[in-house]
Amino acid sequence: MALRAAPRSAIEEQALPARFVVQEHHATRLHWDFRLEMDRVLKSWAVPKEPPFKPGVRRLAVEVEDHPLDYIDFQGEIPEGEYGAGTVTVWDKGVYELSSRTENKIVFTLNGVKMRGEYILLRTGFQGDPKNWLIFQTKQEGQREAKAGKAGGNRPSER
Ligand SMILES: [Mn+2]
Repeated sequence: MALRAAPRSAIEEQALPARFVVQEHHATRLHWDFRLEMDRVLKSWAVPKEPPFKPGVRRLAVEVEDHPLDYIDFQGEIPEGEYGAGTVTVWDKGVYELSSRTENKIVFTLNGVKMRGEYILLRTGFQGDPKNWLIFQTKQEGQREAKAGKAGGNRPSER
Protein backbone atom coordinates (compact mmCIF):
# COMPACT_ATOMS: atom_id res chain seq x y z
CA MET A 1 0.00 0.00 0.00
CA ALA A 2 1.43 3.37 -1.00
CA LEU A 3 1.91 5.84 1.82
CA ARG A 4 0.45 9.24 1.17
CA ALA A 5 2.16 12.31 2.46
CA ALA A 6 0.44 12.56 5.82
CA PRO A 7 0.21 16.12 7.09
CA ARG A 8 -0.85 14.98 10.53
CA SER A 9 1.06 12.41 12.54
CA ALA A 10 -0.71 9.61 14.37
CA ILE A 11 -0.20 11.44 17.65
CA GLU A 12 -1.59 14.65 16.25
CA GLU A 13 -4.52 12.72 14.92
CA GLN A 14 -5.38 11.51 18.39
CA ALA A 15 -4.99 14.97 19.85
CA LEU A 16 -6.81 16.98 17.21
CA PRO A 17 -10.53 16.76 16.64
CA ALA A 18 -11.65 15.33 13.33
CA ARG A 19 -12.70 17.90 10.75
CA PHE A 20 -15.51 18.20 8.28
CA VAL A 21 -16.18 20.43 5.32
CA VAL A 22 -19.09 21.17 3.02
CA GLN A 23 -18.08 22.44 -0.40
CA GLU A 24 -20.67 24.10 -2.57
CA HIS A 25 -19.94 22.85 -6.05
CA HIS A 26 -21.30 24.57 -9.12
CA ALA A 27 -20.71 21.71 -11.53
CA THR A 28 -23.04 20.56 -14.30
CA ARG A 29 -25.52 20.32 -11.47
CA LEU A 30 -25.21 22.39 -8.33
CA HIS A 31 -24.61 20.20 -5.30
CA TRP A 32 -22.92 20.28 -1.91
CA ASP A 33 -20.07 17.89 -1.12
CA PHE A 34 -20.25 16.83 2.50
CA ARG A 35 -16.93 15.41 3.72
CA LEU A 36 -15.91 13.87 7.04
CA GLU A 37 -12.30 13.33 8.01
CA MET A 38 -12.31 9.61 8.73
CA ASP A 39 -9.88 6.71 8.19
CA ARG A 40 -7.24 9.26 7.08
CA VAL A 41 -9.32 10.30 4.08
CA LEU A 42 -12.31 12.52 3.48
CA LYS A 43 -15.36 10.27 3.36
CA SER A 44 -17.62 12.08 0.91
CA TRP A 45 -21.26 12.44 -0.02
CA ALA A 46 -22.81 14.62 -2.70
CA VAL A 47 -25.96 16.36 -1.46
CA PRO A 48 -28.15 17.63 -4.34
CA LYS A 49 -29.97 20.20 -2.18
CA GLU A 50 -28.61 22.55 0.45
CA PRO A 51 -27.63 20.46 3.49
CA PRO A 52 -29.88 20.67 6.55
CA PHE A 53 -28.97 23.00 9.37
CA LYS A 54 -32.05 22.42 11.50
CA PRO A 55 -33.94 19.30 12.56
CA GLY A 56 -36.79 18.07 10.41
CA VAL A 57 -35.03 18.42 7.06
CA ARG A 58 -33.79 15.24 5.41
CA ARG A 59 -31.51 15.34 2.42
CA LEU A 60 -30.41 12.69 0.01
CA ALA A 61 -26.63 12.20 0.30
CA VAL A 62 -25.03 10.14 -2.43
CA GLU A 63 -21.82 8.43 -1.39
CA VAL A 64 -18.98 9.42 -3.71
CA GLU A 65 -15.32 8.55 -3.76
CA ASP A 66 -13.01 9.33 -0.85
CA HIS A 67 -10.93 12.45 -1.25
CA PRO A 68 -7.43 13.06 0.16
CA LEU A 69 -7.28 15.02 3.41
CA ASP A 70 -5.62 18.04 1.85
CA TYR A 71 -8.69 18.59 -0.30
CA ILE A 72 -10.46 19.88 2.81
CA ASP A 73 -9.36 23.46 2.14
CA PHE A 74 -9.92 23.42 -1.59
CA GLN A 75 -11.78 26.33 -3.12
CA GLY A 76 -11.56 27.50 -6.69
CA GLU A 77 -12.11 26.40 -10.24
CA ILE A 78 -11.99 22.83 -11.48
CA PRO A 79 -11.05 23.41 -15.12
CA GLU A 80 -13.30 22.64 -18.04
CA GLY A 81 -12.80 19.09 -19.26
CA GLU A 82 -11.86 17.74 -15.83
CA TYR A 83 -14.25 15.69 -13.74
CA GLY A 84 -16.47 18.03 -11.70
CA ALA A 85 -15.57 21.10 -13.75
CA GLY A 86 -16.93 24.24 -12.12
CA THR A 87 -16.55 26.47 -9.09
CA VAL A 88 -16.04 25.16 -5.56
CA THR A 89 -16.49 27.28 -2.45
CA VAL A 90 -16.43 26.25 1.19
CA TRP A 91 -20.03 26.44 2.42
CA ASP A 92 -19.27 25.30 5.95
CA LYS A 93 -16.48 23.70 7.90
CA GLY A 94 -15.55 22.81 11.42
CA VAL A 95 -14.84 19.85 13.62
CA TYR A 96 -17.01 16.95 14.62
CA GLU A 97 -17.27 14.27 17.25
CA LEU A 98 -18.14 10.75 16.22
CA SER A 99 -20.72 9.02 18.42
CA SER A 100 -21.18 5.75 16.58
CA ARG A 101 -20.46 4.23 13.22
CA THR A 102 -21.71 1.12 11.53
CA GLU A 103 -21.85 0.05 7.91
CA ASN A 104 -25.20 1.78 7.47
CA LYS A 105 -25.39 4.49 10.09
CA ILE A 106 -23.03 7.20 11.27
CA VAL A 107 -23.94 9.42 14.23
CA PHE A 108 -21.86 12.52 14.88
CA THR A 109 -22.01 16.01 16.31
CA LEU A 110 -20.96 18.82 14.03
CA ASN A 111 -19.43 22.00 15.29
CA GLY A 112 -19.49 24.18 12.23
CA VAL A 113 -20.94 27.59 11.52
CA LYS A 114 -24.13 26.52 9.74
CA MET A 115 -24.24 22.87 10.69
CA ARG A 116 -24.22 22.45 14.45
CA GLY A 117 -25.53 19.68 16.61
CA GLU A 118 -26.10 15.97 16.25
CA TYR A 119 -26.52 14.53 12.79
CA ILE A 120 -27.16 11.12 11.34
CA LEU A 121 -26.06 9.70 8.03
CA LEU A 122 -28.24 6.72 7.27
CA ARG A 123 -27.75 4.37 4.35
CA THR A 124 -31.22 3.86 2.96
CA GLY A 125 -30.32 2.13 -0.27
CA PHE A 126 -33.08 4.24 -1.81
CA GLN A 127 -33.97 3.12 -5.35
CA GLY A 128 -31.85 0.01 -4.89
CA ASP A 129 -28.60 1.96 -4.79
CA PRO A 130 -26.41 1.33 -1.72
CA LYS A 131 -24.69 4.67 -2.38
CA ASN A 132 -27.88 6.45 -1.37
CA TRP A 133 -27.90 7.78 2.17
CA LEU A 134 -29.95 10.38 4.03
CA ILE A 135 -28.44 13.12 6.14
CA PHE A 136 -30.46 14.89 8.80
CA GLN A 137 -30.10 16.64 12.11
CA THR A 138 -31.59 14.97 15.16
CA LYS A 139 -33.89 16.72 17.58
CA GLN A 140 -31.48 16.21 20.38
CA GLU A 141 -30.89 19.74 21.59
CA GLY A 142 -34.01 19.86 23.75
CA GLN A 143 -33.27 16.44 25.19
CA ARG A 144 -29.76 17.53 26.05
CA GLU A 145 -30.98 20.62 27.84
CA ALA A 146 -33.44 18.55 29.80
CA LYS A 147 -30.72 16.09 30.76
CA ALA A 148 -28.35 18.85 31.74
CA GLY A 149 -31.02 20.51 33.84
CA LYS A 150 -32.10 17.24 35.47
CA ALA A 151 -35.30 19.02 36.31
CA GLY A 152 -37.31 16.25 34.75
CA GLY A 153 -38.88 15.85 31.39
CA ASN A 154 -41.39 18.41 30.32
CA ARG A 155 -39.71 21.75 30.12
CA PRO A 156 -41.21 23.60 27.21
CA SER A 157 -38.87 24.35 24.39
CA GLU A 158 -37.41 27.82 24.62
CA ARG A 159 -37.41 28.52 20.90
MN1 LIG B 1 -18.71 17.68 -6.22
